[in-house]
Amino acid sequence: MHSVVISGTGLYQPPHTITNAELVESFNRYVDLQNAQHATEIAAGTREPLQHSSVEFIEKASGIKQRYVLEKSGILDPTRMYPRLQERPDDQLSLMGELAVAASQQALQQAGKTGADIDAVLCAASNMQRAYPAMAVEIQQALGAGGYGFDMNVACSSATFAIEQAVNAVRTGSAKCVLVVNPEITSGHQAWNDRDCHFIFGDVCTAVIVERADTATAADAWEVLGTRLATQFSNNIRNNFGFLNRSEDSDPNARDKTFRQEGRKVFKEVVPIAAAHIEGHLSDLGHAPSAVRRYWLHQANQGMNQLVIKKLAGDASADLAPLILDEFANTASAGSIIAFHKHRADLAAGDVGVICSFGAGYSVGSVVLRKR
Ligand code: CO8
Repeated sequence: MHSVVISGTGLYQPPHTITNAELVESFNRYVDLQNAQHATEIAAGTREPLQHSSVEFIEKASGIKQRYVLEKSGILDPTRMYPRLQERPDDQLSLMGELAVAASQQALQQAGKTGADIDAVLCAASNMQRAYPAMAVEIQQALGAGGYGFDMNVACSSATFAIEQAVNAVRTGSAKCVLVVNPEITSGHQAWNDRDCHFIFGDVCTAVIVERADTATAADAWEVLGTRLATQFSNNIRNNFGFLNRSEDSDPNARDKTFRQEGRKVFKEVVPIAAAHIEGHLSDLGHAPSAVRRYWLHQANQGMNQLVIKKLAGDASADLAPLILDEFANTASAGSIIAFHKHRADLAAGDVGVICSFGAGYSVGSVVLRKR
């Protein structure tokens, strides 16, 4: 069995931001238009009027202040409420592929590797742009990588679940250097016209290089002490979009074909699952939660992260568990990797940290690391 390290990370950040003020202004215009259009039913009491959103609610309930998106004019158009993206011909790199290549090149550079050093590509995200060929195989070709590639989806836990597959492949010798890439185009499957969740998500792509410790040349390398995954079925976060929609003659624009959740139930149920999962994983590796120097947690909700970290360490400082969701919002599987990418340079050799994701499934994945 080989020792395994994470030797590089990359982050692709889309060019456009939407602040909460911009988002709420366009959402409220959508509400006014809808209510005017349905004024007769509303007056007759056969339809409930839609209600305005507010910046204060969003910031208090979630901690989110803005989000990055690939295209903002369509999202902010109150007669549309989703991005305007261009279909591409089959002989052009796909949009997910383009994001993935940009993030992967940064990760490769950090690791001191080229595409040719990669012998497995795992494209792990909450949604894939198409059914096949696998996005990972297109990314593999675009980077000049060898070996094999496959796609996987465990919603918000896609990145940590893929890191475990990468670690196992390198440990057992079936691969030497694996790229895990998480192109999260959440704007395409977000219900921008639902006030309960219109503020939640942002677009981004992260990449991680997982390789054998004895081939790693990067100054900044993180030994993987262990990975642990768990799932428990729940309908509280669900999206029914899928390839059988046509055969079911269902409406492709129906509300259940985009992200929906019972946010409060998710909050209450997932916090104890995540805290117990991390505690159990650390305990089996012989580490106390209070001895961990940093937690790079999933970035869905500020209050959720504070509760998880208080349960674990009794302290919820930004130094112990940095937040990036104020700037990026919830970026599904990429959130904990963005936190790791941006907040690890100050740690010293020997410091232990935990990457942990939690979300739809329910799913939870942890990766315990020690700086070399
Ligand atoms: N403006 C003003 N008021 C609002 C708004 C708004 N935008 N939205 C709701 N309200 C109102 C409600 O109507 C309610 O009013 P009332 O009390 O009169 O009924 C009141 O405010 C309180 O509403 P909530 O109970 O819904 O508010 P919460 O305090 O629970 O906050 C959150 C809502 C922020 C959604 C919170 O519950 C939360 O963050 N929960 C955790 C959710 C979570 O972590 N989900 C993970 C999902 S991500 C994932 O797993 C990946 C999925 C794949 C990616 C999909 C990409 C698109």
